[in-house]
Amino acid sequence: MKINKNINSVSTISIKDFTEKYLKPQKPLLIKGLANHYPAGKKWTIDYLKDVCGDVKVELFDNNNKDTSSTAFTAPDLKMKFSKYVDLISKDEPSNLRMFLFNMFKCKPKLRKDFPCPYMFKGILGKMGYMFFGSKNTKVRIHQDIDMSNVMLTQFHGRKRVVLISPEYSDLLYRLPFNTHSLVDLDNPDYNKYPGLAYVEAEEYILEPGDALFMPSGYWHYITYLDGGFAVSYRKIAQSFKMKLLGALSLTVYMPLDKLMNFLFGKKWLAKKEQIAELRAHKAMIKKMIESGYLHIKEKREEKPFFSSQLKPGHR
Ligand SMILES: O=C(O)CCC(=O)C(=O)O
Repeated sequence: MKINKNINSVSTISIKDFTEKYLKPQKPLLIKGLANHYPAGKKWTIDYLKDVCGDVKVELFDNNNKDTSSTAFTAPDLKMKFSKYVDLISKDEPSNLRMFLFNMFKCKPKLRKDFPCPYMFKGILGKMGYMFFGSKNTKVRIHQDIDMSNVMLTQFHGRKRVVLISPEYSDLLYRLPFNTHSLVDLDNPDYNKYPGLAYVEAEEYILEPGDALFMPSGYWHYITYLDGGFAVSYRKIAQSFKMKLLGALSLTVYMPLDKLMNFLFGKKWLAKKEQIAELRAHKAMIKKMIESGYLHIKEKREEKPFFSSQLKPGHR
């Protein structure tokens, strides 16, 4: 897998430039210091949030307690007072507990005034801001967002490493069918088990407090918390009809079906999904090999029907 560290980054951008250069062509962008243009940039310290939200009971996910392979659906593992949770992650010690997709604005609407949807990202989902908290070394498994929205992830506290991969590589990432997850471990890629990974091109972003990352719809993201910290994400409906449809189907058909099949057939269902993922990756690899000239297929019609012996490795 190739990781490109040469990424698109700006410190300010107009709505027009953002729309034309990044949103429409679906290119990721790091916007340095975006949060500093809003009151939250200065105001939202851990102590301030503790003051405002300390009493809220929040749902937490235990990274150690998940059979992440089975389904995209994950239910929370426990509830805790926000103040207690924040004390835990502020110690800068590893903890498995993370807060995921938490709608803090619903509990404390006054927070929205401090950080409304960023100006270049406004749309009908602009009221849906979600918070994510985690401690140092927390990993967020590689996934696509189930609704396939565009996402603007703004970091407020601590640093975060985000690896982004275009949805064009979904098959080579062994995406599980009916699901928006992959079983590959990007920190220790196993090229024997997942040879398709060798063709994947990724981009690496380091988010510092204040920075925002535009993740186009369907982009795979794998996140490592370099420090304990938190971020807020806003969403914008996908640009293309294909992604809108995929998002709607994932939410209404694929995820519920995957959940049901997982409940009924457990490991057998997972094995079937893995088999399909491998087959798709294999096809995608052959396509890449043909594109790069490593494989070529004789196309003489008068010759006998297509057999695998006609698939010849070797440079043209
Ligand atoms: O920052 C995080 O913890 C996760 C963010 C994420 O997965 C998202 O915004 O879709």
